[in-house]
Amino acid sequence: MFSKDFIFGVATASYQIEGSIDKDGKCESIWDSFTKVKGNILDGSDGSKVCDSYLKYKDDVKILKELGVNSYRFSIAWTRVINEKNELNQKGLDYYINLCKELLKNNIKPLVTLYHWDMPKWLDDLGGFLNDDICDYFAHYTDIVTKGLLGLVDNYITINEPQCIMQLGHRVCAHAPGIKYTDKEMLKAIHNLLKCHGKAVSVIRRNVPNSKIGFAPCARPMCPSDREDELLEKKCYEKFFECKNDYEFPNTVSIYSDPVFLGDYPKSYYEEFKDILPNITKEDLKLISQPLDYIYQNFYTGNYYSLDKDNNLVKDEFYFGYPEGNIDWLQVVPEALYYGPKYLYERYKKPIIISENGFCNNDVVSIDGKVHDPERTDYIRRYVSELEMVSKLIPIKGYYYWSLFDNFEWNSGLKKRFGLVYVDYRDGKRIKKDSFEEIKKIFLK
Ligand code: GBH
Repeated sequence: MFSKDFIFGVATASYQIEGSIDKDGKCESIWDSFTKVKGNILDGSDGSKVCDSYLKYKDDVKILKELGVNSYRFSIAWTRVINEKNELNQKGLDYYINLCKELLKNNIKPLVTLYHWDMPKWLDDLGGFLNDDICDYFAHYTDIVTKGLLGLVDNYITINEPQCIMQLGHRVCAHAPGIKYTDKEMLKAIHNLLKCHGKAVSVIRRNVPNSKIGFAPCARPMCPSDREDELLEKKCYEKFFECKNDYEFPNTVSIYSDPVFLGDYPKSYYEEFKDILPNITKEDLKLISQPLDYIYQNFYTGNYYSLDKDNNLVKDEFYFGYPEGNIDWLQVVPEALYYGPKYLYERYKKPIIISENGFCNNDVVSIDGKVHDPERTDYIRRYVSELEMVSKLIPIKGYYYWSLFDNFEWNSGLKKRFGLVYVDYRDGKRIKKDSFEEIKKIFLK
């Protein structure tokens, strides 16, 4: 199996689990305001209660302990830690200090995501990622967090899924803030987001000795239908890293990860967007590309491809023999956890940690009071076996399942369940699903 020091964890994010959205001086985030608009969330729900993790963090840690994970990935709500005057809110920070202490007492290593989509509303009102000062605000917030958690946390992810921030938040407008950018604005916002990442890296390195830092994009890898065909795999690899491919700009990998790991945008970016480029300086690129410790990457799904008679890539059907994910974009493509990491390692040459992988199921509490979710277990087994295979070729350091709990699934609301633990939103009751026990058999044998 995986090496002895393999990281086995689960992941969550602040807005999706915490609730208590106006306690202890927390200010409004873009998700607090976005969820208030009728029609934005499929079932009209919001994050005001969800799993109540702000109040129940000790119970959360008990469950983690029982699960046997050695790491827990969670995110910090910027709006708890920083008030509207851009100053520290100690009460909000205390929540994370207490959570980390509880984790460490139980031998669980915290992995902190600094930005998992819940920007302070007041900052978004100042222009969000189009505001050239955004990276200084982010650096200030990072400074306060890293000093506050000093001695407790040394593992950080700066930003979760920049693709979704841009595509879902600023193009499709299915996510907060739901403000549509032009292509030109988009390129500028992406550049500012990457500078936020870079400034945060400098701050973490300065404040936290022995810190381990990464950046967590998402991707939907192109997987060859025929695993023996080398030309096909090469073409899949190339397509995966195009800055505009089947997955529509700005939802691709290389426009974010090339500057971060290779020090510059891909060539195709400069050609494609030559008339609308933002101002990119050498210092910016240096800031953005400071060395990282890991490639974190979220993988849930992918696509199959083959070659036609002229050797052009064509997209194939999905395989319909697998269980179907209960959310439109989640087709089961286990090979994503083989080819995704393989492509990333070939290009960026750093150890890889899967920061999210998970399955959305139509879970129900059965008459026996339990939640039977064999589809989720099946998903995890298939994906992890691909990951094991590729770990013979390249360094794979860890895997985080998304998610510990059923939680607020953004614009899809509360009906989409990814958890190993079922949450009854009426009374807050938590029920361990069958997959909770099954995942232990996979990782803790
Ligand atoms: C992650 O994003 C998030 O980090 C997490 O907060 C969320 O709850 C979890 O996954 C489950 O959704 O190009 O066809 O895939 C979600 C992954 C990737 C879903 C981009 C939507 C866009 C359409 N997202 N995807 S597609």
